[in-house]
Amino acid sequence: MLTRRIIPCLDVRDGRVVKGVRFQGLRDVGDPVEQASRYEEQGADELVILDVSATPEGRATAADTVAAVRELLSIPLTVGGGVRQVADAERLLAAGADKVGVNTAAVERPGILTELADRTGAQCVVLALDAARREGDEGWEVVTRSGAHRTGLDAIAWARRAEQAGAGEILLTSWDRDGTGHGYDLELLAAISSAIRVPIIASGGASGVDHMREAFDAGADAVLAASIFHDGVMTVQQVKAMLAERGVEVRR
Ligand code: 0VR
Repeated sequence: MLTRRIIPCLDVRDGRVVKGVRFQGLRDVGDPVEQASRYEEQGADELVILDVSATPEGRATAADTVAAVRELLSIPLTVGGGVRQVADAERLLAAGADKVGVNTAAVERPGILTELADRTGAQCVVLALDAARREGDEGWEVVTRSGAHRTGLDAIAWARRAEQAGAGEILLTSWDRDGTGHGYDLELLAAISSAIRVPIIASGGASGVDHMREAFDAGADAVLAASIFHDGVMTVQQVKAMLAERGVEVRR
């Protein structure tokens, strides 16, 4: 059994860490380099930086943020947000990212996943899949552009297609649960994990250790969280100690 990974997420806009609910109402919650350093000291297994800037200037800052974080970080770093083409991904990898997350660009052109995997290896290619429960219907649809666009695409079919196209890992964010503290969308997790074989990082909604344990039981290989860590509710080492007590295999 591989050890389960605990991954803090820094949503970054214009060089500052921000946090909202369902990607809205973003409030400033600190400096990315300070937060990255703190999470590594606390025992984080990996870190995700998600660039949620809306402007080209903001995206340029993101590469600077990646380089500054890379200076001090020795755990794996995944960077997503604003990757529109292979060149954007290569720029982030050159700035120090180990893996790159792609959402909107992959939905619009799945071939980008194959091109990226051919150049960097599938292990660097993370499909960021934001899923929202269909209104008044069963199942989940893919949302893009920070939740602004409901694509109508079935989330499970898209996860399968992205895996075949070359994605080496899936960062599965529940739009409904993001920032709510109501727990991960466990049905979404179970549905996707029975449909694909690559590792799944659960994202969106965590506010306690039980939420994380449930996510592992539902099929997640790793759990990502932002609010719970940024708000100082718990440290990564506290989360790991409590998960270990509940029999979850974590790196100590
Ligand atoms: P919580 O642990 O519930 O705070 O959320 C973890 C994770 O879902 C978020 O950090 C991140 O995926 C939210 N994503 C996006 C965004 C946040 C702001 C703007 C856009 C996006 O497009 O994913």
